[in-house]
Amino acid sequence: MAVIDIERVTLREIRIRLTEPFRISSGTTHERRILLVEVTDRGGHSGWGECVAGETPHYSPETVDTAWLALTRWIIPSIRGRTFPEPADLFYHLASAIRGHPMARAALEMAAWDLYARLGDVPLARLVGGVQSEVPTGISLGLQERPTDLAHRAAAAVAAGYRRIKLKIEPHRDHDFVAEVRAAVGPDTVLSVDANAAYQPDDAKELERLDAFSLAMVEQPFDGEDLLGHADLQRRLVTPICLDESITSVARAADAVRLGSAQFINIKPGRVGGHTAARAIHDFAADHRIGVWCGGMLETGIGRAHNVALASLPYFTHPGDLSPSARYWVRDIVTPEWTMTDGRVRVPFHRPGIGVDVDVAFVEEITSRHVAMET
Ligand code: OSB
Ligand code: MG
Repeated sequence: MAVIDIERVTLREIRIRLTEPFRISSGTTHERRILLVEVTDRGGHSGWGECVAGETPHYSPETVDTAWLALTRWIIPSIRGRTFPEPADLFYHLASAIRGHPMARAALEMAAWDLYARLGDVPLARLVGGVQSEVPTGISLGLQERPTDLAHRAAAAVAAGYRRIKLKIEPHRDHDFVAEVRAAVGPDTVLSVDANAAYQPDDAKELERLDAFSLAMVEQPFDGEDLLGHADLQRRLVTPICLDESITSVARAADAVRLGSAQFINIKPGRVGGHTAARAIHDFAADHRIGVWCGGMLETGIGRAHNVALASLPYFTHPGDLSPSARYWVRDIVTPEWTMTDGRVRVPFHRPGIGVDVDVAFVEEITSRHVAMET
């Protein structure tokens, strides 16, 4: 296969409204600001990536603005005059040249994977090692005012075919909400909760009360840095702990597994520096019998395409947060839009690259800042 020889990197920040506000313990999102990365090589091929950093440093330290800064000042300049035999070589270059900023690095790394797949005329899912032609889909339901509001949404999601319902929780918006949802959806629905780091180690007693609801997992109860706190909590809980915010690299995943901090890892390639690290975490987890599933960050169809490709790897057997485009956006920026059939998303193994076309004209319409950098 050809080498990766990037001539130009185009950054665009778009603004796009969610169909409804999404509230988690760390804040509410109405409209997303999303940084898109387009790489173009000297042969005129292109590849697309999407940065998962949020608008504010609530989920992670990185934001759209820090990612823009890191990409324009350090990350893109670091690849000037370089070529890479494979996307993994770009990953290792970025990981050693730039400390931190995994979301900013991932956006470029993932665009390079798409470019490389298009160069070889192969689907990205195949290139990353995917084998599953469809992936079960879960939904992540935001915090609601009242337990009945949440129970209605959960019941509607079960009726729509979702294979797992994840409820956002926070202190005082947990036990009663989960109880009402469990009563509404019955014992056979796969239910989980996600606290987005809203609890303190002192809250262990409150979290133990959730053991009554046969939850598949409780995601990220404590601060991302607190691996030992999660390990202590896991010893007290019957419900498996899943880590999300904590897992920023392969090394952090290995630490968490060694310490017993989690039985599941929510893998988001955009959070860990890209597909290279995401695949390594998948393989490591499989070797250690730690469950994995693919998370989401309210991405557009570009980020979702990358997540779907990754989630086709063999050990992604638990439903991912891979809801269809219409759940997030009035109009997605890719064609075809992402859909769900019988609670599953189809992996586009019949098309090269990410498997969807970027609607560049629409992207340009909603672009609020733009820079093209020659490399
Ligand atoms: O914790 O998984 C999370 C959205 C934004 C930030 C963090 C998270 C989420 C979600 C949404 O849960 C998942 C999705 O994209 O459907
Ligand atoms: Mg989460």
